[in-house]
Amino acid sequence: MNENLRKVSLIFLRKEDEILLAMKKRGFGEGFLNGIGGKQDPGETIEQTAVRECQEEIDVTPKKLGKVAVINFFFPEKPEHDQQCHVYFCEEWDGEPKETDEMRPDWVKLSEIPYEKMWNDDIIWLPKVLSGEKIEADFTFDKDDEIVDYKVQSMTIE
Ligand code: 6OG
Repeated sequence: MNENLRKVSLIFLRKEDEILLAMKKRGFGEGFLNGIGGKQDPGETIEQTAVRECQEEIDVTPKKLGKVAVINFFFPEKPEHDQQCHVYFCEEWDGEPKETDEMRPDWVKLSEIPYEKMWNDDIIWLPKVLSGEKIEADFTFDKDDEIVDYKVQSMTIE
């Protein structure tokens, strides 16, 4: 586990055969479909970050989170974007997903996930966690956000 990387959260709400993806309307990853999340604030645990970001971005309060992945993203050409992403699935929450200034959420069938509209690492690791595997991974990107190197392994911690 790399303790020096800035931590960010990422939650995927799940119900039956669907997953909640949201179009990021601004900031890092703008235009991509993704789960819900963002940067850890000082004094927060990463689970508290995950809950707060979900409240802020789609007005939903997760009641129970299950960690499914820890992924280190490295951008040697833009090190300010280096981050350690803690990924959770959530099947119990309060509220209904709403569009906000940050995100436009939509339920998507698991068999129809539009990977071409997502970060290009997602097609490598998301199917694994959707099939029940817990993973740790590293991805390194070039200046055009293309993957130049990656490693995915089963989670050994937590
Ligand atoms: P803010 O900068 O908006 O948080 N994120 C990524 N998610 C995926 N699936 N792939 C990536 O590949 C990602 N890089 C970052 C983490 C950014 C949000 O975007 C996620 C956060 O939830 C590079 O605070």
